[in-house]
Amino acid sequence: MMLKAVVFDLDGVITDTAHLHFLAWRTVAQEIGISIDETFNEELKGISRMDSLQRILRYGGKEGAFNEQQRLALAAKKNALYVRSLASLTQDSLLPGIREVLAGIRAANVKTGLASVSLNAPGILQALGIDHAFDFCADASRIARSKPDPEIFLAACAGLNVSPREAIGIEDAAAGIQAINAAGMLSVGIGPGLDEAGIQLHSTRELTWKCLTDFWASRTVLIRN
Ligand code: B16
Ligand code: MG
Repeated sequence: MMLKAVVFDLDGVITDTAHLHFLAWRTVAQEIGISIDETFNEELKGISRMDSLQRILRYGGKEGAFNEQQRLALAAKKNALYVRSLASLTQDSLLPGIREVLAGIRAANVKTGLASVSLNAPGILQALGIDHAFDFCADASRIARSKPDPEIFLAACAGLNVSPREAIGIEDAAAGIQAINAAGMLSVGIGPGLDEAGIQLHSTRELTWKCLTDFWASRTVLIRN
């Protein structure tokens, strides 16, 4: 089977906006008497905005303290802070090796997709100057279930018109790796603690086109056996 597509997560794979998400959530959480740290923030990676808020409220023991309207207002406040901080993003904010691997995939005539649950993804791609680098970006606003549900990766494969079995997914979050695996794709994990990934890389520096093709070929051998 030929490799037909590579589907990327955004935050933590293409650029590192996790810290900006954290700073915005920390401010909002502080205002309602909840203190969060970077360790807890790990649990919010790849989790949608409203689900992230739910996790913060649960963490602070305030799950039932706010009605729907108040929760929406808290999420809107966080997003306003986050969007303001995105002004610091430039073309230099691409993680190392990403520009090169995108070019390598394109040169090999393999399709590229995006599976980010961020509603800000289109603006972020534009700020990074890579909005034309993807053949299809799954629309997070049409996704009903957060990662680890495979929905967003399945939507990306459908939009690219490839079977999940012909595609590799790349993620930095445990929930994202579970989503890729559940979609029936091959998974590449960036960073520590992603034991369920088909292959784990220390950083995007190691994410080369050769690394992807070697990984794909090794998997084909495994299937033949
Ligand atoms: P927004 P990804 C995710 O991006 C982030 O990892 C997660 O922390 C964030 O809550 C989520 O996007 C939603 O982002 O509030 O901008 O819609 O990793 O799926 O690219
Ligand atoms: Mg991510």
